[in-house]
Order: sequence, then C-alpha cells, then structure tokens
Amino acid sequence: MSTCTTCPYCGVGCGVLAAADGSIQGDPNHPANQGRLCSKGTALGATVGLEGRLLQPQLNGRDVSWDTALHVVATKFAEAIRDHGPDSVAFYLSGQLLTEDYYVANKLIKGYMGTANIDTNSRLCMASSVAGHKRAFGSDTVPGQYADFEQADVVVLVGSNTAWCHPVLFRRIEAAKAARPEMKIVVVDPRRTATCQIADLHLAIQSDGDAALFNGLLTQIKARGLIDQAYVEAHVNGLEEALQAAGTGEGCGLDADQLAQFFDLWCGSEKVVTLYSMGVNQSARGTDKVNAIINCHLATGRIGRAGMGPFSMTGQPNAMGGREVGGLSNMLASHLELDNAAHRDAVQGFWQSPAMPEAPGLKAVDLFRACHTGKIKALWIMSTNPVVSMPEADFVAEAIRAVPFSVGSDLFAATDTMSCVDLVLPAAGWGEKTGTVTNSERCISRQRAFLPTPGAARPDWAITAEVGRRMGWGDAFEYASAADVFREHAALSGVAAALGRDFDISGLQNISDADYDRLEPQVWPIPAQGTAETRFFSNGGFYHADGKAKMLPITPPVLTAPVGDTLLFNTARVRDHWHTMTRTGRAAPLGAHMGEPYLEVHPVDADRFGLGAAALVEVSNPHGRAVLRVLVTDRVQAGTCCAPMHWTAQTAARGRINALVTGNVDPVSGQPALKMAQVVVKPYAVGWYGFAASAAQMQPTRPYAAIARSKTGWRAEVAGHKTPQDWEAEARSVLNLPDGVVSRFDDAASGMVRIAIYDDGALSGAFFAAPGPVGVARAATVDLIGQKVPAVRVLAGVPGADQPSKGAVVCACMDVGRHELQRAIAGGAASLPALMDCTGAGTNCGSCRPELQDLIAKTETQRMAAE
Ligand SMILES: Nc1nc2c(c(=O)[nH]1)N[C@H]1C(S)=C(S)[C@@H](COP(=O)(O)OP(=O)(O)OC[C@H]3O[C@@H](n4cnc5c(=O)[nH]c(N)nc54)[C@H](O)[C@@H]3O)O[C@H]1N2
Ligand SMILES: Nc1nc2c(c(=O)[nH]1)N[C@H]1C(S)=C(S)[C@@H](COP(=O)(O)OP(=O)(O)OC[C@H]3O[C@@H](n4cnc5c(=O)[nH]c(N)nc54)[C@H](O)[C@@H]3O)O[C@H]1N2
Ligand code: SF4
Ligand SMILES: [Mo]
Repeated sequence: MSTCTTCPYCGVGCGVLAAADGSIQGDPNHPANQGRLCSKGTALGATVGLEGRLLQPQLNGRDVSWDTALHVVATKFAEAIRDHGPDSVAFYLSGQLLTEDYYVANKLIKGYMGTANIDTNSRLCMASSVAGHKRAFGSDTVPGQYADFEQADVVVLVGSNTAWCHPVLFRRIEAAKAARPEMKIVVVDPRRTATCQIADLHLAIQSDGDAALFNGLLTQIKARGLIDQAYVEAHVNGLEEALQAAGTGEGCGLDADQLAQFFDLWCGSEKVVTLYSMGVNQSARGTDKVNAIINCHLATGRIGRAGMGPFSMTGQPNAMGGREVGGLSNMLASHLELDNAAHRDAVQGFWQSPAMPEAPGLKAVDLFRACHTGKIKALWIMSTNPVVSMPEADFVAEAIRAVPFSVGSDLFAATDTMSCVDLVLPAAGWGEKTGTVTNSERCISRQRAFLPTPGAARPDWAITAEVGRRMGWGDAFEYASAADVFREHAALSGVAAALGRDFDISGLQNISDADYDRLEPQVWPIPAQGTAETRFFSNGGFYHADGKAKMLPITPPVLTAPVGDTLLFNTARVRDHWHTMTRTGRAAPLGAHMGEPYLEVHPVDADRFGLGAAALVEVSNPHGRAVLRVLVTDRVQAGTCCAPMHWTAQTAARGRINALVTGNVDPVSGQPALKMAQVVVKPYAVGWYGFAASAAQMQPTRPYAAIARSKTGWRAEVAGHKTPQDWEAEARSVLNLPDGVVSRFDDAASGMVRIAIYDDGALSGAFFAAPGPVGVARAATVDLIGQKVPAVRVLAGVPGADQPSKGAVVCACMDVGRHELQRAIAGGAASLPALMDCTGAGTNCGSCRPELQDLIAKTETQRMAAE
C-alpha cells in the first residue's frame, strides 16, 4: 500500500507515492508533476534506511534521555534570556522544515522568548527575491503558476540550471516546447549548463551582468512602444525614474548582436515568463537584479495572466512555507510586517503572547558573527548544515563552537555542523513525520508518514513545543498534533488577510483531523469566504498602501573582473545530489553521476596555471582552501571557475568549498554573494593518485580523498604525497579492510600498483594507484565487489572482452554509462528516442536527457570532423 506524500527535495514539490518497502513512484494526480519524478525523487527509497541515524539525544557525545535533553535546552535558553536579555539567544532554521515545525519555532522565539533572532538558510537562498517582491509589490507574492511555463511563447531562465535543479519543471517546459516548437527558450547564465540543451539562445553574460541586461531591456520596451500605458497608469508607480536609470544593456558581457536577439525575443511575444533563481538571488546586488526583472514585467503589464510573469523559483521543498510563517528575522507570521506596529499587535494579540520584538533580528551572516563575538549565549540549529552551506564556513564552525550552549536537531549526528554543537536532538525525517509544505507556485501539499519513527526521534514541531511548555508557556504550546498547529497557522492567516495581506488560508482554519489527513494539494489564497484567483496582479491589487506596484530605478553594479592571477569563483549544484548530501549521499545510484568534488576551469586558464586534465588543484584565498579535481571545460568562461557546493568533511578531505566564499551580502536583503568569490588556483602536487572500491565504509582521510556510496559498498578517489613504502598496508588502510587475502600486480611500465583483497573467496576490495591520475574502469570494478572473480580479471583494471567498459554513469536510474552510450550512438542510435530505446537511458526520470543529447551532438561533431 502506498502513501501519498511530497518529495522532500526541491521547490517543484512533486507528489510521491511511497511504500514502507521503499518503493517510490510519482503521483499521477499531483498538479506539480503529474506522475513524473527526477533522479533524486526516484532514489528516495534508498535514502530512508537507518544507517547512521541519530536515535537518541546526545549531550557532548553521550546518549541522554529526552527528559534530560529538553530540560537542558529549556534551562540554558531561560538562563541566557534572564542573564543577557532575549537578544542573546538565536535560532537558525531551514526551508526543509515543515510549515508546522516552522510555525511553532517562530512563535516560540518571537512571541515568547521575545527576540527576532531567528533566521534560516532561506537567507542564503531567496531572501533577495523576498526583498525584491516586497519592494515591487508591497508583499512577498509569487504572482504566477507552473502552467504559465507551458502557456508562454518565450521562457527566460535567468541564473537557473533548471535541468538539474528543478528537473520536473524542466521536463514540463521541454514537453511544452516539443508540442509547440515555436516556443522559445532563453538561458541567461555565465556557464553553459545542461539547461542550455533546450535553449534557442544562451546568453553567457558576465557574473552579475543581469541588472544591466534587464535595464537595457526596459529601455527597449520603451523604445518599441511596448509600455502598457493603461496598466501602468492604473497600477504602477516609478516608471519614469526606472526608465531614467535604465541603460542600453552594454556592460553585461554580451555583444550587440546577442542583446538584439534577446530584446527581439522578449519584446516580440506578449506571453513571456522570466524565471530566476540562485544566479540572481545569491549576489551582493541580488535584490536589484530581481527588481530589474520585475520592472520589465510591470512596464508591459505582463504579470498575473496566463503564460506571463516574473517567477522566482524556490529551492527548498518548503521555502515558501517558511515565508508564510515569517521564519526570517525581518518578517512576522502570515506575511505581516515586523516593522508595522499594527501588525505586531495583531500577531501578539492572536498568540496572546508576553513579548513581541520591535526590531528585526540578526540575518544569517551577522547571526554567526554574533556567535563568534560571544553575543549569542544559546543557539539552536534545526534542519540545516551551516558549517557547509554558509559562506566563510570555517569561521562559522568556530562561531558555533564559541557559543556557550548550542543545540542541533538533525537526522544524523555525523554532519559537519552536528559535530560542533553541544547537544544533538534526533529529529523524525521524511516519511516519518507529517505536515505540510508549499511549493514555488504556492501549492500546499501534505507530507505524510509511511514509516515508523526510529528510536527516540520526534518531529521538530513536537520538540520545540515541548521546550515552550518547559519554559513555562504551557497553554500556548499545547498542540496535540500537526493538524492542531496547522489550524492555528491558518486562523492567523485570516487575521493577516483582514489587515489586507495576500497570504490567506483561513478557509482551512477549521479543518478536521480527518480532512487534514485527506488534504489535496491546493494553491493559496484559500479564503474563508468565496474563492480567489490563483494568479495575482493581472488587475493590479498590489500591497503597497496605495494599491499600486513600484518600479525601481536600478543602477547596475560595476562588474567584478578577476585581478592578476585570481579567478572568479562561481558555485553551483549537481544533478543527483542534494546540498550537503546527508541523504542523497546514501543512495548508490546518486553517487555514480558525479563521484567527487570538482572545479570547472576553462582550457585557457588550465594552460595558464599548468592544470593537467583530471589532476588535482588547490583553490585558495585568505578565507580558506579546498582541494578539488580539475575538469577542464569551455562550459565556463576564461577568468572564471565553478565548483559544486555539496562536499563535506564527511565525504571529502578538502571539498568544503564554502571555506572560500566571502560573507559579502546584498545591502537590502542580507543575502550573501555565494556565486562570487575570488580564488587562486594552482596544481596540487601529489606523489600518487588512486581509486578504491570496497565493501567496507572508507573514510576521507588522505590529503585528497572523496568517498561515495556504490551499489556494492563504497568507492573512493584518493591521492597522497609520499609514495608509501608498504603499498599493501596503504591499500588496506584506504579500503578499511584490515583482514583478507591480498593479490597484487605491479605494472612496471605504467608504475601502477594494483591490489585486490579477498574475503572467503569473494572480492572485498580493489585498489589502484599510480604516479598520475589512474585510468581504470571504475564502474566495472565497483560491480565486481562481493563477487568470486579471479584476481587477474580484477587487476586488469579494465573489463574483460565479454564485458566492455560502461564508462562513468550518465543515467542514474537505469545505470547506463558514457561508453555504453557512445557505442550505441556509433551503432546508429543517433537520436534521443533511438538512444533511449536502445540503452534504456533516460527512460525513467529523464533527468539525463540533456546529457544524452550532448553526447549525441558531440559524437556527431566528431564524425563530421573525421569525414
Ligand atoms: N540537484 C539539485 N537540485 C536542487 C538542489 C540541490 O542541491 N541539488 N537544491 C535546491 C535549492 S535549495 C535551490 S536554491 C535550487 C537552486 O537552483 P539553481 O539556482 O538552478 O542552482 P545553482 O546551480 O546554484 O545556480 C544556478 C546558476 O546560476 C549561475 N550563475 C552564477 N552567477 C550568475 C550571475 O551573475 N548571473 C546569472 N544569470 N547566473 C549566474 C550559475 O552558473 C548556475 O548555473 O536548486 C534546488 N534543487
Ligand atoms: N557556495 C554556495 N553555498 C550555498 C549555496 C550555493 O549555491 N553556493 N546554496 C545555498 C542554498 S540556496 C541553500 S538552500 C543552502 C542549503 O544548505 P543546508 O540547509 O545547510 O543543506 P542540507 O544538506 O539540505 O541540510 C539539511 C540538514 O537537515 C537535516 N534534515 C533533513 N530532514 C530533517 C528534518 O526533518 N528535521 C531536522 N531537524 N533535520 C533534517 C539533514 O540531515 C541535513 O543535515 O545552501 C546554501 N549554500
Ligand atoms: S523535481 Fe525531483 S527533487 Fe524536485 S520535487 Fe520533483 S522529484 Fe523531488
Ligand atoms: Mo536554496
């Protein structure tokens, strides 16, 4: 029997049918995905096992009872408030909490502890969108719907690798374009990403060139007579000022021809959707970028109607829910304003609470700085891993350790952050807890439990509520269930709606437990009386005092150019991993696509700095350093480089790239410029490189090491400085296999050492080392672990004639490798449908289709070059 729930990863918010045996399917009835799932969603079943789960509270590394743990939290927070005032305590939360969890935590700290020192990883994610929405609309409202992407004639994707980060939405856009080939897709990204595979136009702008680009577009809109005079007159302020500030688009790194193509497309169709994501938000001028985009939609009245509008794509499953409960330090619940006395009174009255902060609290970067200086005496981190995901990550680790009392709630004790806190609380995770999330199109969906809660784990809302009760606020935190919390949240939204706010789900305030259990996905607003449009602003109705929207004059920033030997350091995500990999890192299929932390470097810079293909590179600046594998590619521009954010101290020796990222923030939103550091790169000299596959769990302990789950155990890329005297001991140590019988083969010609370890006749580990990057068939070697295979076959390092090498895995769902695909293309499967048909690749979730197309194109180019 399957349970109908929602995927816990990205903001697309796909419906999932999940069963206790781990089987997972897309929910055909969910409006977001209509049955589709991406590779991460498909592999959810492989992530819910109990391995490594935290099952009991741990105080300074020792198991304690809940009674002790909760007593300690309540006492430490109460003491800090008593001795140092409310602003000496802080919460750092996450867009991965459910709305109910988020609501209770926000109520506890703002209404009862009396401080607004609650911020969340959403500060790193879409704080600039929130600020941009508020400046333009007077409220944090996403006007449109996913269907707009299908109905649009032009879809512009700005700073978004939709193909990898919002794959199911990408699938929908791809399908719409297949049905209506005249639909145009534009990608605005300094990198050529997988998303460009469906683009009619890729604009490789310079980092932070977006404001200049959209300013230029605004000037064109005016020049071409496309200002919607009637709409602007009735509903928009600030047009003239915005036009005066707008330039020509020059200075964003594009040539006149590219600019003209873009202006023609955007101006040429009324139905334009401009989606934007982290390439826009994570910038020291992110809020200005957001408003430069919104300006163009307001000026043309292309907003809130089918197939048009600006669209901020949220990252996390409940980023929107977090905004609804007001989880950021400068927000109040239900889209009410912290700096508005009437709003504060309304919330305090509703909560009947003893306190209500009048000033905004500390935003993430400042919050951890205050931890470092000793201002924060008690800190609670919930459902996020800031030692990996915050800028200045090494400083953040120190800052957490500096707080006299810190507590963390997570599913796992072994995370980079949980190892810095004093008390770790076991939270119930996806599949075990129950509540609601809101996706990017304002659709509220249920997450439902289908697994028993392991050990002593508890849902986050229940933990926080119990702390509230123990701090003496019994009545306010006496919730019997998640449904109870939801009803209160819905009722408060009615209060907000009465004050003229956009967020209104008061229609659900009296929902029964049974109806809450059955709740179908629903887009808000859901008012108590009548019905509401699902889109906002087609007919004005903005939330500034005069009911009008505001266009802002935007001055584009002077673009940062790399100085001397530095490169601009961009950061991004990979297709199959989720953030700090605490969950996706457990699923073998997801570790096969990108097995180690890497740095994309342009060939010109690789030459300039002497970086050989697949060698290791040291990336450094005054904040920190990282050691990564070089990926030489012209996908990035010369003078820039790019690394994914996912690797941690648990999975790599020095892959935590946020050690290098500065805490520069946008002045309006406080969001850090996570895509803009400056680094020096140089070859990382090592004496040897190795690859290892083991049945045992390996540790990332060598000077360079990256471990990943494999379908037969673990795999690792390693490197060391000094050539070991005793290779056998080295191999046993890397493989974590102290016992077993060793077979060894040294290839004098290549200098490669090959060691196989057998346990009871079956292969338990294989280790290959050489003076340069090792060329072994990795996937084939991984496949042999656990099998009774002759050592000659293992140590050959290449598959036997009967088993040609499959190459690096491209399709995670169907386990199809690059070489297999190349052979199939060479054999005639030279179109996407033929290749899918012939190899099975791309036939499940479809997330790899852009890469399949890329391979087809490359093979075709090679064939033409050869002819
Ligand atoms: N596979 C996967 N999917 C995810 C996540 C994940 O961890 N893994 N995380 C989720 C979350 S929380 C989020 S926030 C989203 C993020 O989703 P995206 O925003 O799509 O993700 P990123 O890869 O971080 O950044 C997108 C692009 O911004 C580009 N960029 C950098 N600087 C600039 C610039 O100045 N201008 C422009 N126009 N582009 C720039 C980068 O080159 C990059 O390709 O993904 C969500 N989905
Ligand atoms: N350089 C760079 N840095 C970035 C970004 C970037 O693009 N570049 N992106 C930023 C963005 S957009 C984001 S959203 C952040 C994400 O960064 P984080 O939020 O730090 O990353 P996660 O790995 O998602 O952390 C979630 C944690 O919560 C735990 N967890 C999972 N479910 C539950 C639960 O139900 N309850 C509790 N209590 N814990 C749970 C997980 O095990 C994990 O440890 O990273 C930011 N950092
Ligand atoms: S697109 Fe993938 S990660 Fe995002 S919600 Fe859907 S299945 Fe989950
Ligand atoms: Mo995010």
